[in-house]
Amino acid sequence: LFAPIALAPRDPILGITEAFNADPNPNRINLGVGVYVGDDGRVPLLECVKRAETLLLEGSQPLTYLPIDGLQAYDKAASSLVFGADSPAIAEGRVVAVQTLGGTGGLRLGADLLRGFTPAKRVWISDPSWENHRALFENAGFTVETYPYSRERGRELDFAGMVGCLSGLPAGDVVILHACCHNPTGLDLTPEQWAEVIEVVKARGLVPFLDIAYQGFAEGLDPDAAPVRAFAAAGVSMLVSSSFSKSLSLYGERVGALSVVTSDSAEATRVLSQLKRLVRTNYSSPPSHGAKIASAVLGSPELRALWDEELTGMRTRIRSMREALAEKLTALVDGEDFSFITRQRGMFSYSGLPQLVIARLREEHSIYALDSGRICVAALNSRNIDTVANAIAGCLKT
Ligand code: PLP
Ligand code: TYF
Repeated sequence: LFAPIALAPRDPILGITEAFNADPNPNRINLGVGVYVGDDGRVPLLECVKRAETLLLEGSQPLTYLPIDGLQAYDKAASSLVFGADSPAIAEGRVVAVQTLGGTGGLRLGADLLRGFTPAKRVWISDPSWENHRALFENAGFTVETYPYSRERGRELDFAGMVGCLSGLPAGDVVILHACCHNPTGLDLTPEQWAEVIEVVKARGLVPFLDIAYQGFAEGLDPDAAPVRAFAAAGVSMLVSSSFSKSLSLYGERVGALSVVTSDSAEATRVLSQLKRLVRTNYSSPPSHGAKIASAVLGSPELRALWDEELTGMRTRIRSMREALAEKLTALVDGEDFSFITRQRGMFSYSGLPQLVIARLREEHSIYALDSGRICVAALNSRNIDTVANAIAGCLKT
């Protein structure tokens, strides 16, 4: 039965983690996977999450099934976090929100909705984009194409290329847009550039699907969601996949959401009914623990304020690592401008380092980055940053 099955390619990002785990060097450094690590080298358990968990434990609630579309308080909190508490689209009953298995689950549920219930057949992702975007949409039955996104070896945004491409697309094509902290480049659009993209998307009749997996890691929870809110204000039907994996450091709990902005509340009811059917026939209902934590944090003014503070701490630490890395590399390498590192936002820097350098970092220094040159700045800390900067400079010189 299974004999004809060929071996699937490994996930390029998780493959790096496997190679890292197999490296016996005690000083190995993993700059591959996009996970925020504190200065102590550990994935943080946020204090707001710890307190929410304590409250849940004290409540001794039974572990029953959640509704098909998830915990209602969670769905409400997740969509108002992206659209804003005073969102007119939410007030008008035009937004449908469904709890999903992480941001990935939100993307897949949205893909299945579009492919199963709309004429959409083609999806456009940025070049480059998160590796899983292509595979996910292809597996959902879409043809996947790319629009230009970066130039200068990934160090600068190619906005003209991007808008030029989008301006030529036919109505009904789906465009995947990273709302903030673009993965893998760390290059984001300015508010003026977003306004231009929204105009093009609207004029061409494209279907915007926004992916917001790093809300809070660029400027803050509200400013990072501004592109989503600007799309909603423009009155276009759209999809948004959001995630608490990074922002609440809840990776393994799989807490995400799909929000769909529809034309009116009757349409919203029909869309929700089909989303529930997709969930029902796939995994029946989502897991409860992470959603209870997230809704407890978002539902309590004190925990919410604490979260904001902790998120600010993560964001500030990443920014200081960016500044330190740029400064150290500038001091160590003659004639190269590393200021792009401080202009990029979020967890990643598309370093522009040649593949040969990436390979040497791995083989000679046990420093693991992606072959594309993407490094996770959020994995740098005060103890490993000198090692990383010296290793990069050494590999660039010889
Ligand atoms: N979208 C992007 C751009 C990401 O980088 C990630 C990262 O994990 C996701 C979606 C998926 O997030 P999650 O782990 O919540 O599924
Ligand atoms: O890009 C990253 O590193 C994160 C984490 O299949 C991730 O988004 C990587 C690969 C993957 C799932 C999550």
